[in-house]
Amino acid sequence: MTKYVFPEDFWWGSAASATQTEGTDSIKDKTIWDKWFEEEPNRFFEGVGPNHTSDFYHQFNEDIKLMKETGHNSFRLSISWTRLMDQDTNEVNQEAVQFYNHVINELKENHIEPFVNLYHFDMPYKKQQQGGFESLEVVDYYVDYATKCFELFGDRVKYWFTFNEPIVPVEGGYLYDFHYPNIVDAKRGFQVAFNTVLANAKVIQSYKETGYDGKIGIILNLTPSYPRSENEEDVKAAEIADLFFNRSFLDPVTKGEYPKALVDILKNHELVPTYTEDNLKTIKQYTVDLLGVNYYQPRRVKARDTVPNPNAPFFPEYYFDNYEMPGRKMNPYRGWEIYPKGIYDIMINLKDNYNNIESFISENGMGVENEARFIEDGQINDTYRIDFVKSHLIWLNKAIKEGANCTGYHMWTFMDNWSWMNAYKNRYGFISVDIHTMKRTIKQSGKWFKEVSSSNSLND
Ligand code: BGP
Repeated sequence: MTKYVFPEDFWWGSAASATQTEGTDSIKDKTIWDKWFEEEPNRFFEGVGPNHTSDFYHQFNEDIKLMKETGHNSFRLSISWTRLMDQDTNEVNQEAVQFYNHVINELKENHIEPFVNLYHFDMPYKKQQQGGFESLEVVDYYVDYATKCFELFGDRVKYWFTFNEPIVPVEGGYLYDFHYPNIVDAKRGFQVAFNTVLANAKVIQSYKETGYDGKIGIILNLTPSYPRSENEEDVKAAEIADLFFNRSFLDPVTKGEYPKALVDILKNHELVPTYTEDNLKTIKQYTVDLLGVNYYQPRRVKARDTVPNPNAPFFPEYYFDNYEMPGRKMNPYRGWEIYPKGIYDIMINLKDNYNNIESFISENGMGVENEARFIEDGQINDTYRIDFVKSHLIWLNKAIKEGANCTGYHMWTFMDNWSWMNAYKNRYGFISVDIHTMKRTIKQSGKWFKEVSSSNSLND
């Protein structure tokens, strides 16, 4: 048996988001999710929409007790822009301020550090009608909202994040059709991506200029990109996938500039977004203090089998094919590969190529369908989840021992929650919830996590 010890003051906890947990009570305006659910309820798993959550809005006191019971010393929540601000007048909603004050204070009283994310896929519908992040005016509204959050909560919140997985709304909303506004147009997608990077920098600028005592970062979903073979063509394909899906955000938010190879590709396809020299200066100057890394699965890539059609609409897959590596271990429910070493490779890449920037694992976890099958003595015996988290933590521990500057691990997620189009299909929590009675029950993994966090170590 080997014992894996983590650094002192390591952050242990989990992450969640407003739209997925709070419920829509007392929110006047819609998000794009409410709107999309109204328009196309059948695209959501079992027709369950964002009004059907685990009700954190009313039950946060009880939930924070459960965080304690499952060994949290930190927790990531997000603030809902539509809850906090009237989308017509930009006035702050005092009820929302009170709610977030209560949550933040309750967390602090329980010695759970709040990590606060400002945007988790939840564009207000009225802002989407004005163009969403295609519009620089909406970027400025977003900066105003973020600045308001700093003024209201910055005395107590010391860890801020500008975005969760900013590439996902670009992929889903402008390329692959799994997020509103369901547009398939790479040119518009790259404009949204660029404007999101600019919004990140402008929000950091606002935070830094006021001189708050805290750190500000971003949360990226990094998918290490592995070639099928060491053949030049396969390696090149993997490098290009890495440019599109990782470095398109990772480089500008940490180094203040885009990889030249990515810019060259965009130029070749006439996909370079509109920008000004001033925008580039802002991006260069205001980079993140720390990085949250969401890691679920790697990307396996091979050189294309066929010649791409230059006249077809552009997708990054112009340059590679996804590769289903024989023998890879899969999570059969979510259809994602399980590859714990990926977490190590990400951390070593950050150490070697990104100035060993402070980072933490901000999401990692295993979605499983129909977990009621695994109930024993009234509790879900999710040994598969314990194995999943443990194997990732062991690789993370190795990266830390080799010098990676990783300061914590948050699992996705605290309690089973509503997950966008997948609604309640895949359950991820340390805690299960009966979405009819709202009864919460700690799973085996929640108890195990408490042991890990209280000993700051684990055994294999
Ligand atoms: C991440 C998101 C989360 C959550 C999770 C699970 O990418 O940040 O919000 O939804 O994925 O997603 P799913 O339920 O689709 O498996």
